[in-house]
Amino acid sequence: MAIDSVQVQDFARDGFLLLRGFFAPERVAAIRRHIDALWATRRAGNPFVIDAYLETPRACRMFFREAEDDVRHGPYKLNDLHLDDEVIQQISLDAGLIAVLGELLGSTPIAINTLLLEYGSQQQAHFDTYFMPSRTPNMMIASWIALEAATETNGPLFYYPGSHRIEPYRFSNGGISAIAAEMEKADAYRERMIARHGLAPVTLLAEPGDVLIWHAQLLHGGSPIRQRGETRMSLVTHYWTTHDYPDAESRIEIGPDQYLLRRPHQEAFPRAVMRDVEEFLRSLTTPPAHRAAVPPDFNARRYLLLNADVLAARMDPHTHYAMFGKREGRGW
Ligand SMILES: O=C(O)CCC(=O)C(=O)O
Ligand SMILES: [Fe+2]
Repeated sequence: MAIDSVQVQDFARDGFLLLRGFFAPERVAAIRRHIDALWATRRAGNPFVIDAYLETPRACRMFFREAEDDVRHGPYKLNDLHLDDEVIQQISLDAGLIAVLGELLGSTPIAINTLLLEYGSQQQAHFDTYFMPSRTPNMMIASWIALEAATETNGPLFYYPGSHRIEPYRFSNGGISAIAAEMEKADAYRERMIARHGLAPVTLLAEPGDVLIWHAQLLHGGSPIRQRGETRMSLVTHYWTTHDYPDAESRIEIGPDQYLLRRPHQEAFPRAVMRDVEEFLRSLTTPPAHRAAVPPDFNARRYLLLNADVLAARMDPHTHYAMFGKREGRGW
């Protein structure tokens, strides 16, 4: 047993398990040096994608290789290092960690994504199933590894013990994945349920090497950073299970019981193209009738990013889609 029966019961009751000092300080220090090296050597050919300038109007997703040094001076999210980086694979799928997760899930975990956050997420309270529900309900789990101390002021994680027992909110299509336009209702439901169950948030003050494991339905988020410039580096990994991905084609085995989901990196576009699109969009004066000719959720920005010929020809994306793109099955 990687954990004892009391810990299994605690997890079932509380929706989380805190493992203090799970990773040795030396291991954490090595990971931090590795992150520094990743920043220092990012260049042509690097496959990673970063969400940059978070919490500012400049927030955008870009290739890590194109990020200037400045990006590291404020909140960012370095996505899916585990897909191509052995050091991150080895810690996200650490044999000891996987054994614990496997016992809690009753199945073998598969890493589906990783987020390296140097300033925490400062993300409001949410259920991860809003963004990545598993095929079989609750066959998902997350690990959070402190790579730096988490204090009251550097944007610590918070979570609501017992919140995993709240019946998930059903969006208008019957599912539990978030629908942006319906979040106000989902948030109101969440607040009602917190009150009904008498739940209260706990702030996680942590030391490097501490690990928090949370249930698919545990309500959690990142507090705002109160002391400007302070960092709180952590690595989050979300996992589904081999139960839902029994076929060898959908997963990659990097070692005994160490699986990751086979999938591409997040979608990103070259910065020169993004700038070009922004400039063109600012100059656009689409007549209302042409806007009405495309679906209400048509994304003109993405249409231009995906369709280089439309951008090059400086065609109005709405008009182009209505006249040609729709028939040609073009993406947006
Ligand atoms: O570390 C954090 O601030 C929370 C990140 C988070 O909510 C997640 O990755 O699911
Ligand atoms: Fe989350």
